Amino acid sequence: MKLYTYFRSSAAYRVRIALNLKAIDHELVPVNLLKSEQQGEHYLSKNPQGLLPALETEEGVLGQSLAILEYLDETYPQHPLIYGNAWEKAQIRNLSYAVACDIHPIDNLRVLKYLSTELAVDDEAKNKWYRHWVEVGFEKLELLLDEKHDFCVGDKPSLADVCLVPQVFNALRFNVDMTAYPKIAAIYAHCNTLAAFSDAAPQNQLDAG
Ligand SMILES: N[C@@H](CCC(=O)N[C@@H](CS)C(=O)NCC(=O)O)C(=O)O
Repeated sequence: MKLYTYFRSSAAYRVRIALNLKAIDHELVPVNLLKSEQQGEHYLSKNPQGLLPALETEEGVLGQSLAILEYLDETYPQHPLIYGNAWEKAQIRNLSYAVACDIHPIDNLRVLKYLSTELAVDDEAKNKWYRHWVEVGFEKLELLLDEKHDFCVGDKPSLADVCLVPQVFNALRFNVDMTAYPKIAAIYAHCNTLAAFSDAAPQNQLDAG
C-alpha cells in the first residue's frame, strides 16, 4: 500500500496517523505541494482531483482522506476509528466533519493561493483569514467536547482525533492562540503522547527537509 503524502498536508497527516494506529504496512510517497507536483501529469494519473492524499491499494487508487479512512477502517478492523453504537458513531462523525468539512477546506493551499495571486491579498490579511476560520470552527468544537475524556469522544482515539490533531498542528503554525480552547489543546497534547500520532507529525516526515 502506498500513501501519496506531503509532510505539511493535514489531510495526508490524518491518513498517516490511521495507518500507524492500525499498524498497516505502507510506503510513503512524497508529492511536493510547494512545487505543485499535485498538478503534475504523474500525480494526476493517480488522483485526477489533484489533491493529497491518495492511497494506492491492490484495488486501485483512492482519494479523499475521509473515504480513505473509512476504507481502512472496514478493511483493517483493528483499532477501529469509528466505534460504539449508532449514536456514538454519529458523534465521532459529527466532530470529524466539523474539522474536515467546515474548517479545513476554507484554509486549503489553493484557497490561500487564490487570495494572494488573484485577489492580491497580502500575507498579513491571508494569515488573518486563516486564523479567523480556524477560530470560528474551534470555538464551536470546544462546546461539543467534554473534559471527561482524554480523546474527542472517549478513552481511545477515533476518527475525530485523527482529523483534529492535524488541524491543531496547522493552527499553531499560523499562531492561533490555543489557550482559548483548553479542551482541544488537552486532546492534542494527549494524542501526541502516542507514537502513532507523533510519528505521523510533519516534523517527523522524511520529506520535511
Ligand atoms: N477533502 C480533501 C481535501 C484534500 C486537500 O485539500 N488536500 C490538500 C493538502 S491538505 C491539497 O492537496 N492541496 C493542494 C492544493 O490546494 O493545491 C481530503 O480530505 O482529502
